[in-house]
Amino acid sequence: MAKIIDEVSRTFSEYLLMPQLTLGNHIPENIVLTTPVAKSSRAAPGRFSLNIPFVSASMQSVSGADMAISLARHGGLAFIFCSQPIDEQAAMVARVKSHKAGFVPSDSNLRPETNLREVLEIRRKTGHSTMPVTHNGQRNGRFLGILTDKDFWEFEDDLNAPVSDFMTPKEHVVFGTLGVSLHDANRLLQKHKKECLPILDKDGSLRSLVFKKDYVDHMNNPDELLDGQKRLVTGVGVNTHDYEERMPALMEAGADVFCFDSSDGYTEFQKEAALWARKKYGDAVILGGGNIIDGNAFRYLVEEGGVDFVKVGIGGGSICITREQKGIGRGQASALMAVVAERNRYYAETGTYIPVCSDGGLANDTQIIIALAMGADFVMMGRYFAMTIESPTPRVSIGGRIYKPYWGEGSNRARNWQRYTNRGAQNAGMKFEEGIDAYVPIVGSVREVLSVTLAKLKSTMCNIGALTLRTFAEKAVLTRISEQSFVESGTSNVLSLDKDIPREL
Ligand code: MZP
Repeated sequence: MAKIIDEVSRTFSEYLLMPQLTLGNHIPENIVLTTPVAKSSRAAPGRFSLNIPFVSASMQSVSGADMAISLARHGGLAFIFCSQPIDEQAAMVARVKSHKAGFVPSDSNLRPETNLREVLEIRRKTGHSTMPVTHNGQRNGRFLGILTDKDFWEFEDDLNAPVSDFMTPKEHVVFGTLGVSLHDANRLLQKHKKECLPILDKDGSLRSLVFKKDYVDHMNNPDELLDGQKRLVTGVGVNTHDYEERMPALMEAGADVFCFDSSDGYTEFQKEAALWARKKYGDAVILGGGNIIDGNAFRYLVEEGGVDFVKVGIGGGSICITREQKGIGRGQASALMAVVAERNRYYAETGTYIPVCSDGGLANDTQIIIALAMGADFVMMGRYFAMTIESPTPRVSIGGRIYKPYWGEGSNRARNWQRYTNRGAQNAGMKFEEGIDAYVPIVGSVREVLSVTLAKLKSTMCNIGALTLRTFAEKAVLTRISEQSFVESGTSNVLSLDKDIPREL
């Protein structure tokens, strides 16, 4: 007979946090939100951490290169979707990695004989207003000079004239020598009041450029997440079908964190794929497994598959109909607490800490806060980021309001059959959908939405007397709420200006 577990499946909105003692130093300015992604032990510290506990879902309508760039700049991580050809996913990774490197390889290069009309065309395509001139127009050619949009007047100068007539020649350009540190390169920019510093090797060939605006951006984004070469970091989704081709291509492109994108990760297929990756790359690969909803699956993926982190959640996603279609899943709060409890037992037994990600179903900031209090090290969100300017979908006007399309990976639109099947299964044309096609309102930029969520999270952490996420989860005391107290949590016995009284237009 089927086993029935006694506990009811619960979700985040059924809980409230009870304030604990707040001391004088428990103020938002003292809070550090750094959180691990890779496994760690007392002997071996983690290989990868986030500066804020938020990652974006591996979905077509959420995580492209723009989302990855924006999230990394704010200290989080995007998982670029894998329901696309391998070369296209790798190209997105490459775009993130080349976005900002401190030392940027030059993308727009001119020959001395290029005419101004061609320069304008390149500027229109790339948006670049500063272009180095090399003898052969290649990024590593012999450096001859530099042309910026201040050097010529588009509507006054002869557009058929060559670049060599307008560029600042090498003898008047301030440049750095290969090997100079980024700090010293920035000091050269400051000292000579320049916007761009070409870096040349001993033979006078161009190697890279350093921009003042990158320095300014960096100072404005203190949480920015960079790799060892000062490039922005990005995560990627992978599946259990083509990982032997996809993972090497993504590694080559510079992906930092890998995660299986699967609706049910408690499978031998995922274990084998994880073992393959570990054998091939050792600790150089940071690999997440999932999705799972209980302690048995945690043990399986961690002990048998050797994954770095696990992702929790089946059927809770805002666009997900898996529970209705197939009858599998678990309330997200119950699933998270079961996996966190097993993780904590595993840590006590082995001394190895496995980060847990709560994925999907977070309907508002409060639920994000409760998930972190319940022990998630970070949360993955689709809808939340689909609503931002940086998501890869076009704006659509519906009834006078602006929306963006947001669709599930299990919808007919995404046709990500690899997420719902395992190696060996053929694309049988998706006999049924597990996700829907929807719209979400635009709420602003990633920076804008994160600033509100982070302010609320820090404020709650102060109520609990916690300055780190680890302490937050250790100190958190949660109370279950009745339907009546849920009603009480909203406004009561007043007419709300927003909800009840129509405002005059
Ligand atoms: P949400 O943040 O929009 O509530 O949920 C996003 C999560 O839903 C994703 O990270 C993924 O785990 C899951 N997902 C994506 N597509 C589907 C689907 O089509 C889905 N069913 O469940």
